[in-house]
Amino acid sequence: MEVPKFLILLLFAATVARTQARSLGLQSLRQGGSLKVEEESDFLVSPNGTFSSGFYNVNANSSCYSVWYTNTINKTVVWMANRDTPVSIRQSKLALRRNGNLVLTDGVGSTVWSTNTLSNASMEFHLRLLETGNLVLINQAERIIWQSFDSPTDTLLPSQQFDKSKTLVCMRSRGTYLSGFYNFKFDGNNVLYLTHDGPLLSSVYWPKMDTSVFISGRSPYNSSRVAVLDKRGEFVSSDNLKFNASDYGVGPKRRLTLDYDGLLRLYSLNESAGLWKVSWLPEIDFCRVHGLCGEYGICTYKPEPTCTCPHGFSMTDPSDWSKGCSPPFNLTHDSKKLDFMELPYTDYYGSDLDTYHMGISFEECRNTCLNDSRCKGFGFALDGYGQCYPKNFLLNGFRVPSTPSIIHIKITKGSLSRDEVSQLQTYDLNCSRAEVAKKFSGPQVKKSNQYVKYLTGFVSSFAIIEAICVGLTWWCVLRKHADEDYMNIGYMELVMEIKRFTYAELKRATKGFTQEIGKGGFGAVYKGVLGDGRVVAVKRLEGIVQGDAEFWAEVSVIGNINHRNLVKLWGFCAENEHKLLVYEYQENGSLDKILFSDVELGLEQRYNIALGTAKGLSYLHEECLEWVLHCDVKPQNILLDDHLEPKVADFGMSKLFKGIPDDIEFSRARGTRGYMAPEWMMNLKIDAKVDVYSYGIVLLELLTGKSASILLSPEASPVSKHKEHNQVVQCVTVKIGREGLEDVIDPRLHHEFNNKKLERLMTVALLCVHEDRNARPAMSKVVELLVQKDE
Ligand SMILES: *[C@@H]1O[C@H](CO)[C@@H](O)[C@H](O)[C@H]1NC(C)=O
Ligand SMILES: *[C@@H]1O[C@H](CO)[C@@H](O)[C@H](O)[C@H]1NC(C)=O
Ligand SMILES: *[C@@H]1O[C@H](CO)[C@@H](O)[C@H](O)[C@H]1NC(C)=O
Ligand SMILES: *[C@@H]1O[C@H](CO)[C@@H](O)[C@H](O)[C@H]1NC(C)=O
Ligand SMILES: *[C@@H]1O[C@H](CO)[C@@H](O)[C@H](O)[C@H]1NC(C)=O
Ligand SMILES: *[C@@H]1O[C@H](CO)[C@@H](O)[C@H](O)[C@H]1NC(C)=O
Ligand SMILES: *[C@@H]1O[C@H](CO)[C@@H](O)[C@H](O)[C@H]1NC(C)=O
Ligand SMILES: *[C@@H]1O[C@H](CO)[C@@H](O)[C@H](O)[C@H]1NC(C)=O
Ligand SMILES: *[C@@H]1O[C@H](CO)[C@@H](O)[C@H](O)[C@H]1NC(C)=O
Ligand SMILES: *[C@@H]1O[C@H](CO)[C@@H](O)[C@H](O)[C@H]1NC(C)=O
Ligand SMILES: CC(=O)N[C@H]1CO[C@H](CO)[C@@H](O)[C@@H]1O
Repeated sequence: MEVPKFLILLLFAATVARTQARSLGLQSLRQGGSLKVEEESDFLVSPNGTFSSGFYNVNANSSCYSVWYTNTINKTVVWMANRDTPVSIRQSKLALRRNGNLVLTDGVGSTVWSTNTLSNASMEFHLRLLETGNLVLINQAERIIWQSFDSPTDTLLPSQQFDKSKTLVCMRSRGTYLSGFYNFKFDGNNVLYLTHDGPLLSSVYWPKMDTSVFISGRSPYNSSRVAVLDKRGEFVSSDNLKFNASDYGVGPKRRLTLDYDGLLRLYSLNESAGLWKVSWLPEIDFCRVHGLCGEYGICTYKPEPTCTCPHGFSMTDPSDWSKGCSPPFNLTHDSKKLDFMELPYTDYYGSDLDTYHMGISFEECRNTCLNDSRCKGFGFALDGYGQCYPKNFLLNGFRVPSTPSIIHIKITKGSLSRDEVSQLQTYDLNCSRAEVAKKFSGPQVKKSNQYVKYLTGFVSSFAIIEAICVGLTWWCVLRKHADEDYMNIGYMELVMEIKRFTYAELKRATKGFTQEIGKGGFGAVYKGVLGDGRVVAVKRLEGIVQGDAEFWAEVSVIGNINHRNLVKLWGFCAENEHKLLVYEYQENGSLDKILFSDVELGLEQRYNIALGTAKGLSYLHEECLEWVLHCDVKPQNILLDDHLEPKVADFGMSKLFKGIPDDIEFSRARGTRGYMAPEWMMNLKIDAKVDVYSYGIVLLELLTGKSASILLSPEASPVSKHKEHNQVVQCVTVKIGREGLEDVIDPRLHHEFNNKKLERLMTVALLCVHEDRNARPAMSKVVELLVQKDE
């Protein structure tokens, strides 16, 4: 029997059509038609093939109706109809009903998604994928009835208008197409924001909320709330957010996607490779993306942003960081059973309780949190301003060296071993001081612990730990017994070799206080020449309220301190409101003037300055009759004589100001920011180790040739005035960690690079600026380390 020819033809035509469909996809879907999940050929393509639209399998069992870029590796999805309700890969289909409704049904026939477009029967519809990537339902008059561009998922395509009715929502995680917690949208303020809308709390993380929106260049005044990415790769929004793709121009295919990690990225396609490259990224500190690591979690750069848990805590859900970390205890409400665990260089952004305080001590801050059952931990800003942030939740944790704050997490006593708690001190930044210190083969410091013990014993036996720098700088062993003697002024003058000048004499010597050579917290310093030809520096003190005799007594103490590396006080003047000190004049001025200028200062000279300064301070701390804290060690207070021998100036000053209540002088008398030890910044009791710390900073300055005030946040604005905790130290240690010693050392010392003295200075500097005051060597130990001979 002959097969009818037309039948063969029909069969042939059908086969061809089938083959073509498989490779090309369909141009459109007509009313009554459907796309089935099992049929590989059931998908739409845009006229030039840039985009495809069909079922996209999101895992082994389920599928989502999607639009994707055709020529990309792994099909880059730009839109999904049912991202949160995937359908089965069996018998699901997308159907364009006769009534004009586009409906997605899953295996059992239930409707999962639809466009809700109903028409009167006389209309004819079809579904088409445009070359822009827009999936549209069009009527016979070519009018768009529905379009996917109106309901974006996580991606904005070129020419797709973004407005107030739209939100980009990220994917939950890499490869999980479910809606995540990051949103990109216009808010009520007319400004485009990135927000974290998490299960616990929501917050904006871009633009920065702790500054005005205007600082980020945005404007809240244009209420049209529209934005568009054009074909050339320029994004323009009505809130004044504008940017260009790095490969600006017509040509590359692009997409603006809010990624699962909370960052908005503009991508351009390399068509030959099918791979995307980022062509724009907002300026945003990655670890500041909120919600990244969940509750208790901490974001760290190492060097990629990574989440970690505090020691002893464990990941709540090993597959999902946004669920954070779980503590190994249940918090009790019994404050006696509570304790805190310190996380250095860490902060948790937001969730501050209403009990925020300023100007309180660390202890008070701690107690506030201890007593408040809502408080899960607290931050304390290390700037000496005593800012206390008790927190309701510990979210948005991040750890970067520039963090001005330390965090204390509330824990149940005994729930963590000593080890775990102390491990925290060695935080895992790659540039930790401990690691840096290991890089040096400098002098051994084993003995120092013993020494520290000895010193601490000595100190505490006299209750000197109680000594507070401001107002009561020193504690004097002898004075207690000899107070009356000081009042015998004639006798003291004989013994102390200290001369009393009249005001007229000093006015004459300084030519009426004309030649100012410096200005400190206590008053200006003038150069002068005494009647006998000696050159002097006359310091005119301001704000002294002590009576003449009392002042004389205090000055005598200072005048009695004699050391080669301490500026000698020759005399004083006390006439009513005139209080002046007369010092020997130092030919070469203060260290800062030479170190931070063009003057060549060789390594030997710097080493000698370091050693001399150490000897001077060591004498003050331990050998002189008075036990004196300097409290303001900095290059401005290290004078150099004509042989560049250092002489420490300005010691004992706050002694003269004692009795002044909490006013300007009080705070003026305080140490200088940038040189202040951490315990001091935390309003804790201080001891001689604050001078050791400041001395360490001076050593770092000697080595880097850079002033601590420059090393301090160069971008420091009034807003971020508390940013500078340890920044000098961090700056140096981070740099050494990342770039090596060579990049940190003053270029003027580079020919000395292999000199053992350089390494030794660095080692001592790093020891001195140790966080833990007990780990800092005493000044006498520093001298010992510096005079050690190389083997
Ligand atoms: C499709 O490609 C042709 C030739 O490359 C081009 O002329 C036309 O504009 C493209 N169409 C669309 C809709 O992009
Ligand atoms: C897929 O189906 C298999 C067998 O029915 C099941 O074991 C598996 O958990 C399913 N996977 C997903 C992701 O649903
Ligand atoms: C494509 O997907 C595979 C399997 O999921 C993955 O291993 C690969 O890295 C992906 N390629 C790209 C370029 O994303
Ligand atoms: C129904 O079709 C007629 C003619 O095409 C049109 O005038 C009318 O607006 C349509 N009604 C609806 C509800 O779309
Ligand atoms: C608001 O923004 C839109 C879009 O950028 C712009 O066309 C319009 O001129 C702006 N209106 C004002 C008042 O600036
Ligand atoms: C983008 O580049 C074009 C051409 O160079 C320029 O006219 C436009 O101002 C740029 N836009 C932005 C936001 O930089
Ligand atoms: C695209 O990728 C190919 C292969 O990886 C590479 O050789 C080419 O330079 C890339 N083109 C651009 C414009 O980046
Ligand atoms: C620390 O830095 C070194 C070199 O810079 C690198 O090889 C190492 O992997 C880093 N360690 C960590 C924990 O990041
Ligand atoms: C915390 O309390 C819950 C319920 O009371 C208990 O199941 C859990 O074991 C406790 N966890 C710890 C670490 O004690
Ligand atoms: C904490 O609470 C206890 C008892 O309720 C109270 O005695 C103590 O003064 C409180 N401490 C602070 C710092 O509020
Ligand atoms: C570096 C510096 O300024 N050195 C000077 C120190 O003082 C002597 C004596 O006045 C000068 O000769 C040096 O040039």
